[in-house]
Amino acid sequence: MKAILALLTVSLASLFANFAVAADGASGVALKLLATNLTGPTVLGDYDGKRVLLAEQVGPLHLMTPDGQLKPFGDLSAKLAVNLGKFDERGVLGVAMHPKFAQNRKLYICYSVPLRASAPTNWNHTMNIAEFAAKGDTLDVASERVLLQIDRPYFNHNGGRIAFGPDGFLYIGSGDGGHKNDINKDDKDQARGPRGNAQDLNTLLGKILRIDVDQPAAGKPYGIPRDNPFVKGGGRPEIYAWGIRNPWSLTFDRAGQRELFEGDIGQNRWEEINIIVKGGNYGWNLKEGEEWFNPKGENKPLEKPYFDPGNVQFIAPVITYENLASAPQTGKGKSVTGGYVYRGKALPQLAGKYVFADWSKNMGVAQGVLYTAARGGDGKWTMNDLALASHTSGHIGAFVWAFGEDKEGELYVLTNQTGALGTKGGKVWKLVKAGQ
Ligand SMILES: [Ca+2]
Repeated sequence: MKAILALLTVSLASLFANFAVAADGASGVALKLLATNLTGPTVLGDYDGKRVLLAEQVGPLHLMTPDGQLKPFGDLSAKLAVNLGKFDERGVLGVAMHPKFAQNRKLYICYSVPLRASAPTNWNHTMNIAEFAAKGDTLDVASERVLLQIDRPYFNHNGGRIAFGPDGFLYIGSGDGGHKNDINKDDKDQARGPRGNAQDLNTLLGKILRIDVDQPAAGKPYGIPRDNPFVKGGGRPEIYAWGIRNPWSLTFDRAGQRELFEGDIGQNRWEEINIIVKGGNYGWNLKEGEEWFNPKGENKPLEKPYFDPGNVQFIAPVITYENLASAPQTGKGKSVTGGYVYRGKALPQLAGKYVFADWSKNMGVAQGVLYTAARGGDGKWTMNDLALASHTSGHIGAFVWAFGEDKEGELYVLTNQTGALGTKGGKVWKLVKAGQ
């Protein structure tokens, strides 16, 4: 009976929540459907000012016109380690065009391949960050130059989003190695040391990395920017920031202070958006949100850190929301899908706001929710539902896989109709003015 009452309470609450959204659907923002028949679309970004490059997690890459017409650009399917038909966090995870792509035709792709021979044999796969050239308007797969390989103990928490900064360097989000809590699953898995990967400066897992693709060091495929934090020792020289769990978005604000926003998927209690700065420690797995994380009991935060981190300044997230896994009544979702600061022209009501989403409230049901966050005069961010005028409930009714941005700064939402990679239910939507 108690369970039935609880269920009833939840469904009534969600009913009222939907009413509230519908009544308040004055965002003036709608979604325009541009492309369908995709599988887990992960990346969308400017290609040549006229078209965008669109990647599917399972391998195909396309060029897309403003009216949603797709033309094949390339296909990495044959190289990938990815499970079709299942929930998977591997595949094509990030694409970044070289800042001088129009001249040099170089682009960078982060994707998952079968475990390389030099990796621990019980690990899961290897993540490649590779340079490719475009030949005409197609990906020249044979031109590949692998820059960096990161071995991964589990299939999950890869991150894999990449972006060029205003400094011309390539930034790479690398998740903590997976399983959960950033601790070893058992004595045999040896996926990390006793203090996890994200706080361990001798591994590239659980970090934001920064490399120079244009000026390789002698005998190396890439260079290390000379002001990276550990260029003189103390940690891996590629590390730019650390204490990261699962960075599912890594985007620079194209205006303002050109800040680097990162969506960090939480464990059971808090989803986070961080503004990444050089040398910043973002807390994981000592902290989740602003609490001391308990790696042996993810729903029960600790009074103090589980090991003494010494004199460390942790950088708190700018936006957090509770995870339904530990807060079934008050939580907003399960997994943050980071987005972009809106700098387009079509939607002035979003100007300067960070647009993002929760992936879905339910692993099995398509209940993603779009959010915006605005920075107040005191520097604090406030998060709000982005009610969609195009959708009766105000909600998208899909799993929100990722966001994309075109040359004009207009934003796109990439969705999948299930949580798995088995169907062609993936779609591309554009954020547009309601009524158009
Ligand atoms: Ca954090």
